[in-house]
Amino acid sequence: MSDHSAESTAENKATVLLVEDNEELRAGFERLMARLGYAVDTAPNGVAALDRIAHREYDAILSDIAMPEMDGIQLLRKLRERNGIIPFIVLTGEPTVTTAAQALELGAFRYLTKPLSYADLKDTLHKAICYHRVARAKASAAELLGNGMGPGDRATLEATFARALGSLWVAFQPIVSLKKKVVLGYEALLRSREPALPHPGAMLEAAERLGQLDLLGRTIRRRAATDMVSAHPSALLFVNLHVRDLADPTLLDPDEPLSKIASRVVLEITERAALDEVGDVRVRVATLRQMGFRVAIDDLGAGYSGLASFAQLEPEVVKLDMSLVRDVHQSATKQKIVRSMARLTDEMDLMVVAEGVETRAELDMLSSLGCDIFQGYYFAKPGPPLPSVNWG
Ligand code: G
Ligand code: MN
Repeated sequence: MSDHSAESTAENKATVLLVEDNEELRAGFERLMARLGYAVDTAPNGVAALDRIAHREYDAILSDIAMPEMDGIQLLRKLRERNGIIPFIVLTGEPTVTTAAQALELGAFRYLTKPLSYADLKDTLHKAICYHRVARAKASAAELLGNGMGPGDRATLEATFARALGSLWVAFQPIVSLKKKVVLGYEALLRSREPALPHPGAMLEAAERLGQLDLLGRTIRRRAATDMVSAHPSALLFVNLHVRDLADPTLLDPDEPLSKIASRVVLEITERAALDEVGDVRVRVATLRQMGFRVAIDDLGAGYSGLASFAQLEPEVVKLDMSLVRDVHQSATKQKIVRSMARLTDEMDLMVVAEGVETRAELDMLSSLGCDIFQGYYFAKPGPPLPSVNWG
């Protein structure tokens, strides 16, 4: 590839839409991008940009924030509702924490500040366009192989997912110590009012198919932290992480609402997924610990990975999967596993939580096997308001 035409071939020039209200800057950037080998269209605000986008397919959008009629954030929001994959680069002369957070939450590719060097412009556009081409290639491969979505399906799923995200709420379920008769904390559980994505598993799957797991994870974490801060001043907050959330930089951002209450947060990482999807798990987890977070292995007993996750995460908390809890009083094998887990975690000084306790019989058996900390419908169903506990 020649230096001047990073993504262009004679018949196939990558096309960039530049959205900028300042005429001088617009002309300047247009010239720079043309020099980089791109075909450039321009628009002076979000409304004009939407009109251009309706008539032509772009490989990337570079947009200012402060503009008359429709600003860059509003434009990004509109596009998010329709097309998930055009890379959107924000370029602002007045960076603020709020617009940066909004832009990233809406899935902006980069948040850049003016003045922008030629090298940074070149590098960012190059990455954005490569990323877009990979995303498009993946979409056509999936279509070809028949296990993906056609463009119609995709648009429908995007719209459904956007509605689910818009109506997302967080339910809280108590985690209790039976001996002490206290609520130690609450697990935050994802819920939405979108009927087409009725349970959290369906929402996570949609997010994964649309490449929007990061966005979903950030939204839940922010909501869970904010709701918990206003509902309870001190209880622990248990938050589920998808393995891939470990790679999301916002998790390490000290300005995030969850980071601000890190010392009362337990991050639950499921046994069900393979940790090796993410590089440097140990380093990332060590950083989270330095910030004050604790780590739980979730769904222990349901996974395949044996002790690998233990060694990598060195958790402070272990949550026994409800498949071990269900009818534990009727299964000698389950009793044996739970007893040895309770003994081991006691030796390692870990907190063990038995999840999904539904009946008195299960509870009595678990207690006799050495468990004291429980979560499940027997004590309380998830709610808001923060549910009160039935102590039996
Ligand atoms: O994978 P994780 O442990 O995060 O899943 C928790 C899920 O289990 C939540 O969706 C919650 O509503 C559900 N749950 C909580 N308590 C019980 C219970 O006692 N029985 C059953 N069947 N489900 C439960
Ligand atoms: Mn959990």
